[in-house]
Amino acid sequence: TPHSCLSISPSSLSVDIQGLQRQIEELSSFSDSPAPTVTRILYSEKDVLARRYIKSLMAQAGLSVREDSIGNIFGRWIGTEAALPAVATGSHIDAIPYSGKYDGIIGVLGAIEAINVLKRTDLQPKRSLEVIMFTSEEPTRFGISCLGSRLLAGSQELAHALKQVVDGQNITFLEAAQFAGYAIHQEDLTSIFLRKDDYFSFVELHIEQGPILENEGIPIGIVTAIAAPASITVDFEGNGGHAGAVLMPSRNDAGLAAAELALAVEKHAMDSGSLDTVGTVGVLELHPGAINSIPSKAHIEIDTRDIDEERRNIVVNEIHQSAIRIAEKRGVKLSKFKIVNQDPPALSSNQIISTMEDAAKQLNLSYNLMISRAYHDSLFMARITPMGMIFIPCYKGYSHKPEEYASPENIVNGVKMLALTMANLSSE
Ligand code: HGY
Ligand code: MN
Ligand code: MN
Ligand code: MN
Repeated sequence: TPHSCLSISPSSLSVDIQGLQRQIEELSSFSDSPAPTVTRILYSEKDVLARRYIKSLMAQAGLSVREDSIGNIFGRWIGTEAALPAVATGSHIDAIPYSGKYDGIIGVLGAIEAINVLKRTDLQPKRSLEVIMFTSEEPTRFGISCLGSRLLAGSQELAHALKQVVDGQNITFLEAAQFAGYAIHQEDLTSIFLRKDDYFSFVELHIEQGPILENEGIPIGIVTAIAAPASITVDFEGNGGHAGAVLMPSRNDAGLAAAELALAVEKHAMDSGSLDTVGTVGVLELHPGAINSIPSKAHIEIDTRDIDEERRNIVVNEIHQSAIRIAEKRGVKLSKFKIVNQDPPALSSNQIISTMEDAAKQLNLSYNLMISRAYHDSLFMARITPMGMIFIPCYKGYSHKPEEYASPENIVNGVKMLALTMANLSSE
């Protein structure tokens, strides 16, 4: 007989971890780089294969599956009170170049398995439970992070930007989406906005992507806040010229301007007065890229974050001042300084935090209340629904590289936490 979720006994939760590990391996095979690395870029052929695989797993779990016009995928277990706002969970399956098998994946495959875990009990959820696979959480192809969740959360600015943004091969977002089979037109972009009351709550399961839980031997992290990310693209232009013939005093080397700015990014982050401020230059491209040609163009992409938004914004401004100063000093042109995104942090819902704390106690799992220094789709879902995140430890905190790893026991704990949290939320 169906019963209220609160009486689910933790011992009735059984995770098919062998099956889940097979799925993780299978999904990692849809990659544009050789194992053990994973590269899966938005709307690529491998991304389309991976999407098809996720939809098949959702269907096998008995979920009703739908996709929106940019490929956010929704798998819903209809609850007994289907008209009520649902409890949602989910994450992403796109993978930055040469990365690992677990970032995002745990929150999609693990979420589908959490549904299967609950279906193995006699639970009939009151509120529907929905698994969301967000299109493109990583900024790799179009430089826009959390593209799917940012749009679902109602970003007019993004809906506008997507009409003209192009990737490194000058392919537009709309063309790329159509290549992947999404019959998308410009007016569709705002039609996918979710409403504030579409969901009762959103919970994401994710690897920590840091070493704290593993170092402290604590199996579960309950996220209290997600740090505020910003990204900036900068172009410098100089005269370039022959590496042998142009003497040093008469050079205006765009590459050295970029190098000096990269060091300035590090300095501003280090001098912010807090360890919570980080700054990274992960992309630095020189044109023409020949050993004996002085770079006439340099393109750099800067990622800076902080849990304190004000402090993060000060660093963004300092980076801007440094770019202007360096360009003047070196006689190069600062042809672009574009803040691509400058997002506020997100706070987790206290109600969801305490629901998670109850679940951890029911499962007899110790937990850490902690901030997420990585951003996630939860950062944007928090704009339209109460949000919470569950972390599991990952090997040495490694992420965004092929050594990324989460052990079966940690994955089992995370899936049980997610299942119990969703079951409890759906009965609210
Ligand atoms: O960069 C991030 O924080 C996320 O892992 N994409
Ligand atoms: Mn029962
Ligand atoms: Mn990532
Ligand atoms: Mn991620």
